[in-house]
Amino acid sequence: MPPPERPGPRVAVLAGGFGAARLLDGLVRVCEPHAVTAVVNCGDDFVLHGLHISPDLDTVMYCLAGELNPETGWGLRDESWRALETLRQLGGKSWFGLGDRDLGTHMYRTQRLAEGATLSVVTAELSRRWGVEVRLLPVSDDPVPTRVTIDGGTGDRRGSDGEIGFQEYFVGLRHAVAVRAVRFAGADRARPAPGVLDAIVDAAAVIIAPSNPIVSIGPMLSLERVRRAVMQRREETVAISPIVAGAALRGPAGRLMVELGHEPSVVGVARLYAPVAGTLVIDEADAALAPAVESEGMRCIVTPAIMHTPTDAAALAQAALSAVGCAAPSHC
Ligand code: FO1
Repeated sequence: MPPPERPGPRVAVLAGGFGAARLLDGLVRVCEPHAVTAVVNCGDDFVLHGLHISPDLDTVMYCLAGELNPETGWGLRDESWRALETLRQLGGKSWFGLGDRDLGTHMYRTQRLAEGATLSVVTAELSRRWGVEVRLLPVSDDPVPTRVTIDGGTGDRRGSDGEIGFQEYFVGLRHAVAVRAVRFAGADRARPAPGVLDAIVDAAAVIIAPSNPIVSIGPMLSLERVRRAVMQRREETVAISPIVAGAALRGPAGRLMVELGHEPSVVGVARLYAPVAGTLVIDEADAALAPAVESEGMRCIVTPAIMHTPTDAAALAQAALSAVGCAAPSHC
């Protein structure tokens, strides 16, 4: 179905994986989906078995299609694992869980990229086929792989530069090793994908999803032109803290913040986001820290920020929109 003529106020969301996917699932309950653009992290992308895998794009796409695996929070629901089982029996690399259904997406993407299509074109094709109405844009069509420097002890995994790829850290080592540094290779050369800068500049509201600020949002803001576009919209930009009561809701964000010298709290999140976002949404559990967040130069909104249900996610999305003057879509 073609998008409506007047899709309503435009909203841009900087998105990582699971937390962003849930937020977007809530946002489309309070906003016209065609008016939403999700700019998605590609620092997690990697090639395995010759297949180009884009975990965050797929997590967001599957969630908006109603197909996300509810047990894992990644991959497809009603999944089977026969290919992976065969690979394991053959002694192949089976540390990364590619389900049989999910493999079809990676095969399609890999084939289209080999034919010369860009990642943003392939993403649009896949989204259309999964019936996703939100516009999904990879932050860049150029690679920006996240590289992680870890402590010694797993020397066989590290390259000559002492680094490993993000998925080797996150899945291969179950993010259970100390991280010394993170960098986004190629960020100085990578160009924002077509539509990314316009989506940010034209949006009535820019939402930074409750994703890992270092390894999900960080790769996107490491593109100078993306960072500058968001800074230009600082007053309309609202970040949602992924840290609640001093810990990440999911994944290694809290631990990574400590290891890289940041305070693992909403105040630490505010210090990271203050240059780009005017407002930070924090959970009620952190209400006492609201003045400290404001001391960092951000307005602070306290609201339930844990998304147990799609209704919670819709309320959080509405609170984020309201925080930047979009009390209801018609007001944006
Ligand atoms: N995460 C895991 O913890 N283990 C896996 O085996 C795994 C496989 C996987 C396959 C496809 C995909 O799109 C995502 C997958 N993820 C897996 C999630 C992914 O590694 C991370 O959640 C993101 O990269 C962090 O946002």
